Amino acid sequence: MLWAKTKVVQGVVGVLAVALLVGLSACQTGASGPSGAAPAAGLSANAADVAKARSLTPDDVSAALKTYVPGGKYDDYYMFASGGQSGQVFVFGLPSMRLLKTIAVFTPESWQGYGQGEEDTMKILDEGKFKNNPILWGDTHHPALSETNGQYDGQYLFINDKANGRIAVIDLRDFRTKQIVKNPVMINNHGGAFVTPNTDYIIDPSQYAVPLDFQYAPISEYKEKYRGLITYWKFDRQKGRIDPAQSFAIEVPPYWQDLCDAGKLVSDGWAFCGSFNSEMATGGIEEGKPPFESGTAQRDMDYLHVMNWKKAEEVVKAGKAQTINGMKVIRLPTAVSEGILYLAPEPKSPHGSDVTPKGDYIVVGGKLDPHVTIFSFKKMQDAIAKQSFDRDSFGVPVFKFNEVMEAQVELGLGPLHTVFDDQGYAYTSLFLDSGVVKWSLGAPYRTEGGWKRVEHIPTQYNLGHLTAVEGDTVSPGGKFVVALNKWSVDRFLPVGPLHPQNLQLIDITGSKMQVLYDAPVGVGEPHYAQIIKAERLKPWKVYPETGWNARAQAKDPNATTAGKEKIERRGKTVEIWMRAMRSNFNPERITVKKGDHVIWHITSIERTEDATHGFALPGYNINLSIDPGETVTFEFDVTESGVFTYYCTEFCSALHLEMAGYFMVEP
Ligand SMILES: [Cu+2]
Repeated sequence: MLWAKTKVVQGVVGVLAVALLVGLSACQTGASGPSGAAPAAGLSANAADVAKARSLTPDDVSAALKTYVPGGKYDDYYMFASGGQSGQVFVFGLPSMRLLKTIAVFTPESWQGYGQGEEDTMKILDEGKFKNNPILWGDTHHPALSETNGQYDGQYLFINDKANGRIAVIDLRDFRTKQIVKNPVMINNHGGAFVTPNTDYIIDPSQYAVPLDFQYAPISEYKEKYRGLITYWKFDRQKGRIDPAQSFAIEVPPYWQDLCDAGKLVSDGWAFCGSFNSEMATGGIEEGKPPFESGTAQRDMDYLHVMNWKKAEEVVKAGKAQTINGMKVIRLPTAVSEGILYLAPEPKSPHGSDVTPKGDYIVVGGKLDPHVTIFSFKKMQDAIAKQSFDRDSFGVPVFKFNEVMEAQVELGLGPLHTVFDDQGYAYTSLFLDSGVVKWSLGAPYRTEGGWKRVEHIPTQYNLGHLTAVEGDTVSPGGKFVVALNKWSVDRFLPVGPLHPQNLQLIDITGSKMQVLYDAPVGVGEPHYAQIIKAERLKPWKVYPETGWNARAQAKDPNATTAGKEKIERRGKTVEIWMRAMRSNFNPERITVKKGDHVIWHITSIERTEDATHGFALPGYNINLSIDPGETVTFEFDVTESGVFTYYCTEFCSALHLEMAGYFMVEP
């Protein structure tokens, strides 16, 4: 029945589109009066008049019809975008491009009460500290959805912090961060996070080479002492956590490693990471030396790192890795002698390395070269079998370019990153030419006309990454591409010198690509995003049990129920088990003494969807969100006497203002 209803709705929309387009053409050719086309099946007679009054072109109208999602109807897709410098993850619905949520990850966040007193979120942020330095922000770049057999499974999301070399784990049952790991050997990363096809590992490559293990070495010892590191974080799906004890890393030359992608299907067990600065430039603009921007661009070729991670796993199990600060590191000579690491020459300071859906090719975006270069995984395997290599100055085998290259396609200026559709086409972002280029893959994807540029569509402006529906999986979904533009210049109402970012939704279903919608993002610079079919996710709407601990995803030992609320004093420690329910906290009066230590648990016994409560204790920097069914804990030293008022910060009921209490501190 639902299906039949959906078909009818689609039919009406189709007729509406035609009616509007007919009406508009009439308007534009100077026809007067209300639109000539009769309204179909309940269609408002003035729809074309609205379009005319708002000066909408036929393309505008069709774009509106393709993106409009009526209130109460759901989007078809989720898009998970990195939140850039905000250190968070943004969740959009597609095709409406509505922002549905910000997931707090590396930065304290007030709405969700993340890292503002609540014990578990404080612990998660604390896991991410560097030595003894707390780090309360992140530069999030590349989100990665967990996969099963190379397809998104909707269970987990991983996100990197480029600045501090960290990876976070988000559970998509409740859209909350559960873990942050800090790389114990490397200070930064960029190309993370990328998952292997069954999420055995999350790949996390460093970007700027430094001495490993946070050691010091003068820049004059760059070649001897500085290194890159590609870390494989082991994911324990049962526990929903990265397991550092089962993780390992591969030491690589001090080229600046960039984006990676995991092999899949025929190339499962392998991973590919681009690089730039194979020149090993060390900067020095202040001494009159070439700056990095030119020093890293001297050679025509850099190196695609080709790694056999299944072999690396065996080598670690055989005890051939060296443990550095708790991380098992396969040293560079071992990686070479064991056949784990190879290099392929790639033009020229490239950015993305993207594996095609069948796992047979690796597409490298040239950045300073106008081509994408397509490498054949089979040809790489043939070269390994024949031992047909050159060597770099570290002794790493280097494939001969012409022996492993399958094709090059000239696309335009600044090709960066490539995603795929379900029709055998690839889409590459052009930073300098500000656009998306559609091009055709060769066999076995398309039997004729392969490896050809098909179409270019301009974007506004300076496109970095782009993403397509499930466009980096074994079965891309087609339909939409989203361009993540770095500039927005003249696209929106001015809001001061710091402009929003501009995410543009592009329809790829027709013979011509069409930009459908501009979505300004004014919270940070989304760097990359992934789009997943909504039906793959099964998020909870209310926690499964009252007294739920969100970090443990289990019943909290300090959960309380109505009638069991209590306050206990043990010497100078006061412990409170509080209950929240519309529209009161119980207890409502708590008296302690200056110098006490307070441990405070609050359980929301709400079972109603969306009946969230907040909790604010002014003066003590305590701010919480308590979802229906959740138990939260915070503790603090009572340093100031006086009378403090705590209250619920979510407008939860008509008597929301009455949901408050007194925290009395005797001098
Ligand atoms: Cu990037």
